[in-house]
Amino acid sequence: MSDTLSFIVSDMTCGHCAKTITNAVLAVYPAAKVDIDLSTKRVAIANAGDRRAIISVIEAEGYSPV
Ligand SMILES: [Cu+2]
Repeated sequence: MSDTLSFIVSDMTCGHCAKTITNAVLAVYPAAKVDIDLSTKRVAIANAGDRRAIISVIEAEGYSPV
């Protein structure tokens, strides 16, 4: 469970988006480590679920991770 998964979320545009995504992931995976780089729109998540499940969590907030 320590693999880091990387996503590009091109519609994540500001700190509010980053916080929304972080909180959504932490709500489902409290032990996750979420690293966000707004300038590259990169979201790195460690210690959480599989890629597909995390994408679903982020999509549920209205964002489009790839
Ligand atoms: Cu925003």
